Amino acid sequence: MTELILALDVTGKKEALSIARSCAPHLDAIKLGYPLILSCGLSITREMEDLDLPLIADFKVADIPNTNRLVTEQVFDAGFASIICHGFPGKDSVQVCVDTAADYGGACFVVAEMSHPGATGFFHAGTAEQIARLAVECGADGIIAPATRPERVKVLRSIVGSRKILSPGVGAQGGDAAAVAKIVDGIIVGRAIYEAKDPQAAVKAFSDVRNDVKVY
Ligand code: NUP
Repeated sequence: MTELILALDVTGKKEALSIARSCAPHLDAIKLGYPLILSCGLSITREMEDLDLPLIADFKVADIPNTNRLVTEQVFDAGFASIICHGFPGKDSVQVCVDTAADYGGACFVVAEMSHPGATGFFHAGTAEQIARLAVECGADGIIAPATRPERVKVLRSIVGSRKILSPGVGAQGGDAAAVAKIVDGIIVGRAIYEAKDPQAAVKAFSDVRNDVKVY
């Protein structure tokens, strides 16, 4: 099974809750990031409790270890199940996110390679592979890898093995759900669902991936 994760990047609380509610039966998790949290506050997690879905905090945490720990504690105190951090700040910064998440019984995912066109400037030439190796070394639960580049996902899969790969970039960024669903553990979809005329119909259309058998 491949998980279907909604990236809920709307900025209105009513809209966010209404989309989350209508899509929830077809989802495995909801990812919240700066757009929604900065507009509505961390407490929106409490208003999503009744959906009974794990919430992923996409703050791409990227600071010194002490600050990373403080941020990670806030995230899990707010009720999130997982956190996403960046790998480039180095081993100690990533390790503290992984360990703090584990202390709360939560998960930590490390961004190995981003999905947008400009990401190749920094993440190629060995950097993504290095970050994927770091994620494994730190005991992270998995990595974030680009649905826009399935061939890169395969390379990173060879490094992380059975650790989870969550993959954004499907739909609005051009990634094809079917092409990546078989090689990742979860696809992350934002605009193609929440900007659709009928988000529930859109999420249903993506939910086929949940029946995919993985081939790695
Ligand atoms: O490399 C990444 N690419 C990416 O799009 C890492 C991410 N975390 N994301 C996030 O996934 C992005 O911030 C957004 O929340 C979501 C993709 O949204 P969309 O392009 O499907 O609208």
